[in-house]
Amino acid sequence: MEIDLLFFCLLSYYATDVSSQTSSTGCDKHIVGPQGLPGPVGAQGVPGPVGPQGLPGTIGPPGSPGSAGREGLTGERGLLGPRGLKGDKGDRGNAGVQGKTGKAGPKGDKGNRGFSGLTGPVGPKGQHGHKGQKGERGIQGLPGVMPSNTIESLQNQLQDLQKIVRSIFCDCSCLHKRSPYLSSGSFTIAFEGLGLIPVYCDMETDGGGWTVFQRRKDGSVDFNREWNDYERGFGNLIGDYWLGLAPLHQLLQLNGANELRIDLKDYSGNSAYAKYSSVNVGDSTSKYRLSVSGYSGTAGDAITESGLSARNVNGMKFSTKDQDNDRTGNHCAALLKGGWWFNACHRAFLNGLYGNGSGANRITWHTWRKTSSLSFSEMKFRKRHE
Ligand SMILES: [Ca+2]
Repeated sequence: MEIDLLFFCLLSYYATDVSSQTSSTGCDKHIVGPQGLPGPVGAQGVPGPVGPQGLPGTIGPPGSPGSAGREGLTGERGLLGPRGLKGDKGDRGNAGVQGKTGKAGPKGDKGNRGFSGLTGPVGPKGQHGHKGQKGERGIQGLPGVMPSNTIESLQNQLQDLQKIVRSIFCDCSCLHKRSPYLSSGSFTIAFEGLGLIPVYCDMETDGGGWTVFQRRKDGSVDFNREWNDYERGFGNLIGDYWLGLAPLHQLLQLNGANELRIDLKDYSGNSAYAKYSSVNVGDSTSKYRLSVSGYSGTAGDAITESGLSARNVNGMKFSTKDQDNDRTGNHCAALLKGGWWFNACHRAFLNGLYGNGSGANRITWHTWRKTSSLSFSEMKFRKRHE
């Protein structure tokens, strides 16, 4: 009701203002007449002047920090900067650990042969040499051809050839006499009934010309063997060695008269020897009986004068572990494990067990080292020159 009235008063006001300035501005109660026609539209008003600029507002609160942006792209490499100043000299470093010894390098190529040396000055004139020994008698010539080619003439020629063969082949003493400057070593000799036999010749000791028939030096060969081995021989010519009873007998027979030498060493490095001016070894039917005499030397005569006759081995037959030819109810070769000229049983035994020790089964020579074993023995013979 109040709003309708206000609207009515305002409308009346404007109508009065336009039609008559003299109309009352109050809203008096009037009698409502008939509604007038609307007035013409007034001209559009001119815009008012611009108002003064307002005062700036107060500064607002700081905003919250934004979230991290994405990683940027890698930039291009910059230009090389100017060279810096030379720095101070650094401290000396600690010594390094020594490296392991390297492997030997490959073998180098063989160098070229050097130049020949200059010829030296002529030496002083040598002394006149001694007159040489008279040579041996030459080999007998072959007989002339028989006028008739009969069986008898052929037999005669064969006998002559056999004599020649026997005179050609000889043992070490024979070789030494023919060629006094031969060195010690292995030689092959041959003669009737035995064929070719390799032997070792000692061409230095006591004038040389010795045929070695027994050696012990390193224990590399077993000497506890049967009869057949001791009869034929075994071992190594330049090591532990046994020539053989059969060839020993025949070589001694070939020479006629022989002398024997036995060289010995103990485990302290001492040496001694025994020498007999006569030695012989019988044939197989005598069981290769040993006979020696005429002792000289530094080791003592343990073969014929051992101090106990039942232990002397001179004149004894040879025995092995399979042939008991000794002078006891026992079997010395089987008990002592080696072949030898046993009596009951011995005071010299050079085919015993090898190695440092003591006992009757060792390599022993009582008159020098009693039952202590020896490290070396060598038995050898040569033709005795009357
Ligand atoms: Ca016996």
